[in-house]
Amino acid sequence: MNENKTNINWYPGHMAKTRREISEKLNLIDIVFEVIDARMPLSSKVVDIDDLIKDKPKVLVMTKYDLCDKEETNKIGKYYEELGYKVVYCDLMSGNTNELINISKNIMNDINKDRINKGMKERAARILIVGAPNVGKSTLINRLVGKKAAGVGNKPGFTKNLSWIRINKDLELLDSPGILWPKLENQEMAHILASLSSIKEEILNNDQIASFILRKMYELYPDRLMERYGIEELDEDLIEAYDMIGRRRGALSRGGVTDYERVSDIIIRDLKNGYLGAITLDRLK
Ligand SMILES: Nc1nc2c(ncn2[C@@H]2O[C@H](COP(=O)(O)OP(=O)(O)O)[C@@H](O)[C@H]2O)c(=O)[nH]1
Ligand SMILES: [Mg+2]
Repeated sequence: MNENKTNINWYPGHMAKTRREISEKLNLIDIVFEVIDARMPLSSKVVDIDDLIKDKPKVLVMTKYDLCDKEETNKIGKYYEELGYKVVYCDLMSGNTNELINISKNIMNDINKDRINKGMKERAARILIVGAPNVGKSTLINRLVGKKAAGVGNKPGFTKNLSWIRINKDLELLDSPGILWPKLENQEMAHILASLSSIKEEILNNDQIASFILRKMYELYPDRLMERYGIEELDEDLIEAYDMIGRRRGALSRGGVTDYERVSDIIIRDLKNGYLGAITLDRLK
């Protein structure tokens, strides 16, 4: 497979624009929900986000908790808590957002006490959601609002016309999330992001992503490869592994030759859809 040593070096042009927009709107915001994917709590974090949102109260929202390896993700969650973050784990498919709402109310209570002391009126908290593509920002907005407000799966970008949606009498939400890109300074992290579809397909092709997934799964969860594909060991160039998956999953061309492209697609889909089990691809050093 032609995965090899691609150097990922990617900085989308519209990133600078989003960052500017966020800093312009920052004075209207009381609380920032920083969304990261619980399956990659290190790789999906926008490292320099604190430069951007300064000292605004922040909550680290770990989405897709239902899909992650909770033991590993909790370790990283603890690490973030030790750094001073408030961390909330969310399953946005079947869980609720009560904890997030309660934390936000508490933060706003303090802000309102301050306002009253300064002779100002109490008001509802204004929340901004930020994070990398595909981590679940729109889903979170819809969950919080309780109806379909934000497009899920598409990438609307930041709003031009600011509008607030009411969660309840104490909380309001900026209707469109700020999309930021994690820095791809680390090749390993860039591959993890690509594996869980947070960066564009143009950066890495499917063969590169699927090869990375096989090797990573072999390193972290070798039993899953055995269960799903009958793979006990990985060969150097992955040809045998691809052949095994091809046979097992019927991804063969005419003449019984493995259809390598289809096998790559299968591997990527299996990981994303949870068929390789609950996984967390990041580890603390
Ligand atoms: N299983 C699961 N899927 C989620 C969760 N949150 C989001 N998703 C899925 O992740 C994908 C991307 O979500 P979306 O809200 O569009 O991400 P955005 O790009 O950050 O706005 C969608 O297919 C969602 O259904 C979660 O907590 N659990
Ligand atoms: Mg979205």
